[in-house]
Amino acid sequence: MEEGDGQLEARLAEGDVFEPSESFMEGANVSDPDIYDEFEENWPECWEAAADLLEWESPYEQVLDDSNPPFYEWFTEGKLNASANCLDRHLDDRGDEVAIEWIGEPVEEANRSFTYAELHREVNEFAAALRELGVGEDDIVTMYMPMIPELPIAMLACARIGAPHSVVFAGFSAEALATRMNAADSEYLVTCDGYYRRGDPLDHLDKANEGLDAVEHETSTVVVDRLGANDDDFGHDLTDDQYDYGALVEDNAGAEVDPVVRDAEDMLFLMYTSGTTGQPKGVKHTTGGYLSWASWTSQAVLDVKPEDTYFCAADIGWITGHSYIVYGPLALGTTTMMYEGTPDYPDRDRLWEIIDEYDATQLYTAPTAIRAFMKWGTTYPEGYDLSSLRLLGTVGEPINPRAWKWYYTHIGNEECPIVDTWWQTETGGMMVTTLPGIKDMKPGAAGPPLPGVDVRIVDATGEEVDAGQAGYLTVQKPWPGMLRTLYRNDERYIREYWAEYSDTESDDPDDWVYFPEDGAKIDEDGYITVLGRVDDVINVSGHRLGTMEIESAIVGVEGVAEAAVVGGDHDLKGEAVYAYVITEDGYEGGDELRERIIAGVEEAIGPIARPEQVVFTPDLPKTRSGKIMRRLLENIADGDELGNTSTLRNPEIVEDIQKQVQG
Ligand code: 6R9
Repeated sequence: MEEGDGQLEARLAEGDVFEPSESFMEGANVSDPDIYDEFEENWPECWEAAADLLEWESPYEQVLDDSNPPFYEWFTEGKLNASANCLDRHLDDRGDEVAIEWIGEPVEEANRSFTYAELHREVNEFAAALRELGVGEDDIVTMYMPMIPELPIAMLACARIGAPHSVVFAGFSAEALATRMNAADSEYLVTCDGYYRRGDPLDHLDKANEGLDAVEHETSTVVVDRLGANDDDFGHDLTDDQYDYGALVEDNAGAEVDPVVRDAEDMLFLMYTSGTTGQPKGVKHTTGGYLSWASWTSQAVLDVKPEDTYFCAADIGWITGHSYIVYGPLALGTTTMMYEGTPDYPDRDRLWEIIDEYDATQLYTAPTAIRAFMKWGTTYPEGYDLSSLRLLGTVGEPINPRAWKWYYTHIGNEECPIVDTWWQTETGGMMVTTLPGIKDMKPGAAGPPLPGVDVRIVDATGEEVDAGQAGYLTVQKPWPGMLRTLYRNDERYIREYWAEYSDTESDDPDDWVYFPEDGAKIDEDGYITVLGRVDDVINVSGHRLGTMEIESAIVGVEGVAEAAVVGGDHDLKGEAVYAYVITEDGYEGGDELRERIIAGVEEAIGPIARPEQVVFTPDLPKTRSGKIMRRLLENIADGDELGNTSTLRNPEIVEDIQKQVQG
């Protein structure tokens, strides 16, 4: 018999604690509890442990140069190449072992494995092709591709020639692609003709071309022929500045490209992410610091070993895929899996079938997926042998204890530890989570900060809060995987991440505090529960979306006068987009306009930003100074108590809106 939901939630709320199993602890990569004290005493030199996981062309001189905060430098003067670290150094021992296990659509037909030797060859050939196109060191190459092997191949090829990549999630719109290429002055794009979704071919090049039309400078584009010349082909003709990937690679068959020696602080990639204002932020990550952080956390937290078949079900278009499908796992020489499809196609057992078939050893995914699995029911995983799994992980949003327990019981068979990992695009890798071979787990709490990571929960004045009190999550010391700046915008870097809690006039690193814009609380044991964003960013299915970006898409729709967007609670997605819209005079707030608004958002950002509800209202609740009371709109979306509305300029509007939302 299963415990009733209410009972279980109550028991977990009382602070249930789960110990990692003996068998896991015995084999864990990191198992000595002294690591926490040792790293604290030996900071920042403790991070030599991360740098030691890499192969350096020439050694670094200083672990941390903090002479110019918050522009920290790590492993200064060290030289290395990320592609050599992910490929070349494994060739002798692991050349014939599988590096990437790709499971593509259509099911069964499209699977490919790449051994390290094969991946090395593909990367070299494409690196040579990129050079031939004129890509030089430090040129930014944009990638707009779904989960196909050419994506990591292109990333590693760029890393090999010292050209930073900027990957744009394939689900993003043409407009989002153009914004990012323009912002980075990126003259090169790697994309594909199309791909499959639930068995159906989807035109991708059409969208890429539309984006390219809005790029302000000359570009060269490489197009992967993903669909092949069959009925599914959309019959695109390549233009003069577009090159066929297959032909380029064939021309460079057998080519070898010496890895370009990069400085530890040289940019490895840019990743655009949503922020408070409409303009996406170009987060800059470096070769030495980022790669060592992705590797160390993969080893210590995900317990990755070379002989593993490790499965992260994220998309490489997000930071999780960068760090934990591509760079971390490949730097450690393991087998990393890449799944192109969705978890419910052809049926809702797809992930379990894959894990069973490939004997996957870890599964790292988002709580939103786990909530969907839970809703679909236990019969789907029950039909499969999941005993190859040794560890489970979650990322992207808070996990509610009930989903945690379901994952633990039905997927992990109560034997696999779960790591609930808090981090961000900006942190490069994990920051707050248990070390699975050492620490007990508390469902709902991510855990203590990693060793050597100085996270504290503070109040608005920067004082640490007491256990149990809500406050703001801050990072008080730099770490190797941190972003170095926002691309070409040092001033915004300081304003967005440091200004809140730092003395920005000071050159003493102790006066500088990183603020990730998350709320959190901490318990007596130092376990941190992340409460969610405190800025205008919402988290839909683990994806970060800026409310301002969505609002500006909506006001761009004909007939809309004003819009306010907030995140409301959602059973599966965590949060969903709620849009409150005032129509222009002469326009009706009905289904027709609602559909155009939804289309406008999909066009500007992508389907992930699609509003769950569009509420038409004659006015928005505003303070006397004219600021929209978003908090109130959030409460309405969540169906929460509203409290005092008397300070509003227009309190009568609230009831109106509430009626519409709650029907
Ligand atoms: C890796 C990634 C970052 C934001 C972050 C926070 C939320 C991530 C979380 C979590 C609670 C966790 N977040 N992991 N909240 N528990 N384990 O997701 O990066 O897309 O930049 O999002 O996601 O709000 O600030 P990114």
